[in-house]
Amino acid sequence: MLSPSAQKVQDALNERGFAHLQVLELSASTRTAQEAADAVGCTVGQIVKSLIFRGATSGQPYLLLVSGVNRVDVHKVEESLGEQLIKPDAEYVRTITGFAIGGVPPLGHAQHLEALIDPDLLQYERIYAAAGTPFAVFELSPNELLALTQGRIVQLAQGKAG
Ligand code: 5CA
Repeated sequence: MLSPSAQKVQDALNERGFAHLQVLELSASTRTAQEAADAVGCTVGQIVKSLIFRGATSGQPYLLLVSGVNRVDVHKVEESLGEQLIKPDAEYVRTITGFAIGGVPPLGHAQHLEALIDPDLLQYERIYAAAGTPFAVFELSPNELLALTQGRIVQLAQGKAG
Protein backbone atom coordinates (compact mmCIF):
# COMPACT_ATOMS: atom_id res chain seq x y z
CA MET A 1 0.00 0.00 0.00
CA LEU A 2 1.38 3.34 -1.02
CA SER A 3 0.56 6.55 0.83
CA PRO A 4 -1.98 8.74 -0.99
CA SER A 5 0.61 11.13 -2.48
CA ALA A 6 2.84 8.28 -3.70
CA GLN A 7 -0.21 6.50 -5.12
CA LYS A 8 -1.07 9.68 -7.04
CA VAL A 9 2.30 9.41 -8.80
CA GLN A 10 1.81 5.69 -9.51
CA ASP A 11 -1.65 6.48 -10.93
CA ALA A 12 -0.14 9.16 -13.18
CA LEU A 13 2.48 6.67 -14.41
CA ASN A 14 -0.21 4.06 -15.07
CA GLU A 15 -2.42 6.53 -16.94
CA ARG A 16 0.48 7.51 -19.16
CA GLY A 17 1.18 3.87 -20.05
CA PHE A 18 4.22 3.58 -17.79
CA ALA A 19 2.79 1.07 -15.32
CA HIS A 20 6.07 -0.87 -15.53
CA LEU A 21 7.67 1.98 -13.58
CA GLN A 22 6.99 1.35 -9.91
CA VAL A 23 6.88 3.81 -7.08
CA LEU A 24 8.90 2.56 -4.12
CA GLU A 25 8.14 3.75 -0.65
CA LEU A 26 11.19 3.42 1.58
CA SER A 27 11.72 3.53 5.32
CA ALA A 28 14.67 5.91 4.86
CA SER A 29 14.24 9.56 3.94
CA THR A 30 14.58 10.60 0.29
CA ARG A 31 13.91 14.26 1.07
CA THR A 32 17.19 15.52 -0.36
CA ALA A 33 19.14 14.24 -3.35
CA GLN A 34 21.89 12.95 -1.03
CA GLU A 35 19.42 11.13 1.19
CA ALA A 36 17.66 9.65 -1.83
CA ALA A 37 20.98 8.42 -3.24
CA ASP A 38 21.88 6.84 0.09
CA ALA A 39 18.44 5.24 0.38
CA VAL A 40 18.47 3.60 -3.06
CA GLY A 41 22.23 2.99 -3.32
CA CYS A 42 23.02 5.11 -6.36
CA THR A 43 25.19 8.15 -6.99
CA VAL A 44 23.80 11.63 -6.26
CA GLY A 45 24.10 12.44 -9.96
CA GLN A 46 21.49 9.77 -10.70
CA ILE A 47 18.89 11.55 -8.56
CA VAL A 48 16.50 13.82 -10.48
CA LYS A 49 15.78 17.03 -8.59
CA SER A 50 12.39 18.50 -9.57
CA LEU A 51 12.63 22.25 -9.03
CA ILE A 52 9.87 24.78 -9.64
CA PHE A 53 10.63 28.27 -10.87
CA ARG A 54 8.25 31.00 -12.00
CA GLY A 55 8.61 33.31 -14.98
CA ALA A 56 8.77 36.92 -13.77
CA THR A 57 7.09 38.25 -16.93
CA SER A 58 4.75 35.46 -17.95
CA GLY A 59 3.91 34.18 -14.48
CA GLN A 60 4.30 30.74 -15.98
CA PRO A 61 5.70 27.97 -13.78
CA TYR A 62 8.65 25.93 -15.08
CA LEU A 63 9.76 22.50 -13.94
CA LEU A 64 13.55 22.12 -13.94
CA LEU A 65 14.72 18.51 -13.82
CA VAL A 66 18.29 18.61 -12.62
CA SER A 67 20.93 16.02 -11.79
CA GLY A 68 21.38 15.79 -8.03
CA VAL A 69 25.04 16.85 -8.28
CA ASN A 70 24.31 20.05 -10.18
CA ARG A 71 23.35 23.52 -9.08
CA VAL A 72 21.08 25.51 -11.37
CA ASP A 73 22.60 28.54 -13.08
CA VAL A 74 19.52 30.75 -12.99
CA HIS A 75 21.01 33.37 -15.33
CA LYS A 76 21.78 30.76 -17.95
CA VAL A 77 18.21 29.43 -17.78
CA GLU A 78 16.80 32.97 -17.94
CA GLU A 79 18.77 33.55 -21.14
CA SER A 80 17.36 30.37 -22.67
CA LEU A 81 13.80 31.24 -21.70
CA GLY A 82 14.01 34.95 -22.49
CA GLU A 83 12.57 35.99 -19.14
CA GLN A 84 13.71 36.33 -15.57
CA LEU A 85 12.89 33.66 -13.05
CA ILE A 86 11.61 33.84 -9.51
CA LYS A 87 12.25 31.07 -6.99
CA PRO A 88 8.79 30.59 -5.50
CA ASP A 89 7.97 29.73 -1.91
CA ALA A 90 6.92 26.32 -0.63
CA GLU A 91 3.22 27.18 -0.73
CA TYR A 92 3.37 28.08 -4.43
CA VAL A 93 5.16 24.79 -5.15
CA ARG A 94 2.41 22.89 -3.39
CA THR A 95 -0.35 24.76 -5.21
CA ILE A 96 1.20 24.32 -8.65
CA THR A 97 2.29 20.72 -8.27
CA GLY A 98 -0.07 19.28 -5.67
CA PHE A 99 2.94 17.97 -3.71
CA ALA A 100 5.08 19.23 -0.84
CA ILE A 101 8.76 20.09 -1.30
CA GLY A 102 10.95 17.05 -0.86
CA GLY A 103 8.49 14.86 -2.75
CA VAL A 104 7.74 16.85 -5.91
CA PRO A 105 7.71 14.32 -8.78
CA PRO A 106 8.46 15.00 -12.47
CA LEU A 107 4.86 14.19 -13.51
CA GLY A 108 1.35 14.04 -12.13
CA HIS A 109 1.12 17.72 -11.22
CA ALA A 110 -2.03 19.71 -10.52
CA GLN A 111 -1.44 21.49 -13.84
CA HIS A 112 0.74 20.93 -16.89
CA LEU A 113 4.25 22.27 -16.37
CA GLU A 114 6.77 23.12 -19.06
CA ALA A 115 9.77 20.94 -18.27
CA LEU A 116 13.45 21.63 -18.89
CA ILE A 117 15.83 18.71 -18.58
CA ASP A 118 19.48 18.82 -17.51
CA PRO A 119 21.56 17.07 -20.23
CA ASP A 120 23.79 15.63 -17.50
CA LEU A 121 20.96 13.21 -16.64
CA LEU A 122 21.26 11.56 -20.06
CA GLN A 123 24.60 9.91 -19.28
CA TYR A 124 23.08 7.45 -16.81
CA GLU A 125 21.40 4.17 -17.62
CA ARG A 126 19.02 4.47 -14.66
CA ILE A 127 17.93 7.53 -12.73
CA TYR A 128 15.62 8.04 -9.74
CA ALA A 129 12.98 10.71 -9.24
CA ALA A 130 10.85 11.75 -6.29
CA ALA A 131 7.43 10.13 -6.17
CA GLY A 132 5.15 12.34 -4.15
CA THR A 133 6.57 12.11 -0.63
CA PRO A 134 9.99 12.49 1.05
CA PHE A 135 10.08 8.67 1.35
CA ALA A 136 9.18 7.67 -2.19
CA VAL A 137 11.07 7.41 -5.47
CA PHE A 138 10.78 5.63 -8.78
CA GLU A 139 13.50 4.35 -11.08
CA LEU A 140 13.45 5.15 -14.79
CA SER A 141 15.68 5.76 -17.79
CA PRO A 142 16.53 9.22 -19.10
CA ASN A 143 14.50 8.46 -22.24
CA GLU A 144 11.49 7.64 -20.10
CA LEU A 145 11.94 10.96 -18.28
CA LEU A 146 11.90 12.73 -21.65
CA ALA A 147 8.79 10.85 -22.75
CA LEU A 148 6.91 11.34 -19.50
CA THR A 149 7.55 15.07 -19.22
CA GLN A 150 7.79 16.03 -22.90
CA GLY A 151 10.63 18.17 -21.60
CA ARG A 152 13.30 19.86 -23.63
CA ILE A 153 16.97 19.45 -22.98
CA VAL A 154 18.54 22.74 -21.91
CA GLN A 155 21.84 23.51 -20.16
CA LEU A 156 20.73 24.27 -16.61
CA ALA A 157 23.84 23.75 -14.53
CA GLN A 158 26.64 25.99 -13.38
CA GLY A 159 30.10 25.49 -14.79
CA LYS A 160 29.06 24.17 -18.16
CA ALA A 161 29.56 25.74 -21.55
CA GLY A 162 26.54 26.83 -23.55
N1 5CA B 1 13.19 13.90 -2.86
C1 5CA B 1 14.35 14.67 -3.21
C2 5CA B 1 15.20 13.96 -4.23
S1 5CA B 1 14.35 13.50 -5.66
C3 5CA B 1 13.89 16.03 -3.70
O1 5CA B 1 12.71 16.29 -3.85
N2 5CA B 1 14.87 16.90 -3.95
S2 5CA B 1 14.62 18.28 -4.73
O2 5CA B 1 15.92 18.90 -4.81
O3 5CA B 1 13.94 18.05 -5.94
O4 5CA B 1 13.65 19.12 -3.86
C4 5CA B 1 14.08 19.96 -2.88
C5 5CA B 1 14.18 21.35 -3.49
O5 5CA B 1 13.09 22.13 -3.06
C6 5CA B 1 15.39 22.12 -3.07
O6 5CA B 1 16.50 21.86 -3.89
C7 5CA B 1 14.95 23.55 -3.21
O7 5CA B 1 15.17 24.03 -4.52
C8 5CA B 1 13.48 23.47 -3.00
N3 5CA B 1 13.14 24.02 -1.68
C9 5CA B 1 13.50 23.56 -0.48
N4 5CA B 1 13.01 24.32 0.51
C10 5CA B 1 12.28 25.29 -0.09
C11 5CA B 1 11.49 26.39 0.40
N5 5CA B 1 11.34 26.63 1.68
N6 5CA B 1 10.87 27.15 -0.51
C12 5CA B 1 10.99 26.91 -1.82
N7 5CA B 1 11.72 25.89 -2.33
C13 5CA B 1 12.36 25.11 -1.47
